[in-house]
Amino acid sequence: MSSKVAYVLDVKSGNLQSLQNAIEKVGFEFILIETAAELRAAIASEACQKLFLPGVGNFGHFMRQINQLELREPILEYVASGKALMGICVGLQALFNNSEETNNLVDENSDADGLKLINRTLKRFDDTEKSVPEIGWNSVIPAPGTEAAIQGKDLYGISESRKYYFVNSYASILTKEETELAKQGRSTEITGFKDCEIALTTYGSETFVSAISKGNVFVTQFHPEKSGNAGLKVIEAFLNGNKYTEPAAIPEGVKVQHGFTRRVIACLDVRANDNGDLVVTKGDQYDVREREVDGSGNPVRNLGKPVEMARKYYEQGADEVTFLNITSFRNSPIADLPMLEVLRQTSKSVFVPLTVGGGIRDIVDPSTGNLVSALDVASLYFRSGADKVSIGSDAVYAAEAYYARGEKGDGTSPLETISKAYGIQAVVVSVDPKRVYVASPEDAPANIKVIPTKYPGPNGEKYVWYQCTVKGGRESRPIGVYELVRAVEALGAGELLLNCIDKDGSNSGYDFELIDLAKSAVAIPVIASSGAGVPQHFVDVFEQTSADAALGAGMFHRGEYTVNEVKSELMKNGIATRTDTGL
Ligand code: 1PR
Repeated sequence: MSSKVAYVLDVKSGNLQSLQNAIEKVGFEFILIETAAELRAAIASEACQKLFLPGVGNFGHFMRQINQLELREPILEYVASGKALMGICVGLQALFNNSEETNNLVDENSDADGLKLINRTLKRFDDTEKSVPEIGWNSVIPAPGTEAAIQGKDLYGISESRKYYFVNSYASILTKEETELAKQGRSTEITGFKDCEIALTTYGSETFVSAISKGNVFVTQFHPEKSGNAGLKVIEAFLNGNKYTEPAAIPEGVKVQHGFTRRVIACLDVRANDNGDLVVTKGDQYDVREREVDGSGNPVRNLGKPVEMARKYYEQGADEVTFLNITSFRNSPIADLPMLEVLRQTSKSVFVPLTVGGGIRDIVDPSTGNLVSALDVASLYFRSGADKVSIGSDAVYAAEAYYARGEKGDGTSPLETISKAYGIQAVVVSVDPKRVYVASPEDAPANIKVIPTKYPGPNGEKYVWYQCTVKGGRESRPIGVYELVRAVEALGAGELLLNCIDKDGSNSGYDFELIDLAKSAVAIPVIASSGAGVPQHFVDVFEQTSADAALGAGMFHRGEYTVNEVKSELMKNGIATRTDTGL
């Protein structure tokens, strides 16, 4: 009997590329199961001993897919067979009775009932005290009194000293009384968890169940396939059937900080150079060409190769890597096969979330003349290994149309179609604003939020508004950042990548006024971008704003600082950060 085989159930809800890469990385063969008949054959087959049930996005859509593919019964039969099952994210949630997520659904493509193996309802995080979705790295701690805790072992390689990557708005949140019971080592008395070993995670003031082991079933709310080295160890432990593993050694000098961390993201602006090769580039205020010397022209600044640089940043401990295909507003990504290849190659060795942006919009395929929808473009990126897509220009048009319709979407914008198909966590909106100074709020266009600024304009103007741009900052639009981010959140954005053209490449630190403005408008996470020049700037942005993540580009690409150095600076200042370097 071959034991080096992992079966994966594809319920056609999201992208399985990352999981495939992770399974192959730990030395197992990946076999996809797509139908009820295939699942039944697997149950009968000796070769199938380990099955994954991965899921992303919306609980109701996931259950609808399971029902439509007639997988509900075979999944329950698989569980009853005693073979090992590992559910991930919505694959954990599917075990529950139901989810608040389906309460208000007017969407006929959703089913409300889970598999009912755990007698509880999933609830939404309280977004009045924290960003929702929870996107980022958090600790997973076995509940006291569970077998793993008693034996002083790790449950399927999950280590208290490491961090795991979460993306969720809903969870099995414990009440205050249940949290108390868990702390007293009485978690089996909590409704639904009688025969379970559970592990807990705290987000804001809420504690939720982030991993459950129940007989042959093991499920995690976090994404092990995106949790760097820490996550690979969990997948490996499951596949090798190692339920209780020796606790991970804590590297010398590393102080374990429990809890949710703010993310450090390395961003690679990628474009073709004048020879047609894809290079990582970086300029200031969005100008990426070198200054002309001796009549040599002004070539695109070439800072390195995208795949190598992404891997380097992963190894340095970057929590995420973002690729922005900065010229794709001109070139179709369909024609841009090298970018897809960059993603394919990167995702084989980089096990943290990968975002790709640039050119996510409805386009005409230059080779066939056929219209390709933004959803198809995004699918192409997801299939090549991206976990999130970032929409720039098109999100500005969608926001403008939203206000023109009286604050309503019509379901057709790329933002809406992609987030409906893949879940809001898969859609980032990248914003490219410029400061516009005004002497008084009345001088700004109507219905635009104007704020007083500590940094007056060239003529002493004491107010500012942030004007959104499209096409890589080349064209300004009549919409402000505050208005834009509210609209894109309503349309289905799960996160904001907040650039600032004035600060880009300046090495002078982030624009806190802009970050505060965006944070005051939305509950979704905000990634601060533009202006990072030294590690202290990351400390400053996390201490002085509630930014959820901070992104750096030039300072890393020019080799001035490593991601590690940023993380050390954060730790020194008592800011929780992920220290697992992914090696
Ligand atoms: O409009 O959907 O095709 O997306 C185009 C994407 O490309 C947008 O996300 C836009 O921000 C980006 N983009 C377009 N032109 C440029 C350019 O630089 N000429 N890059 C560009 C923007 C933004 C950051 C940058 C930070 C940090 N780059 O990612 O790396 O500003 O830099 P720093 O740390 O060195 O200061 P669409």
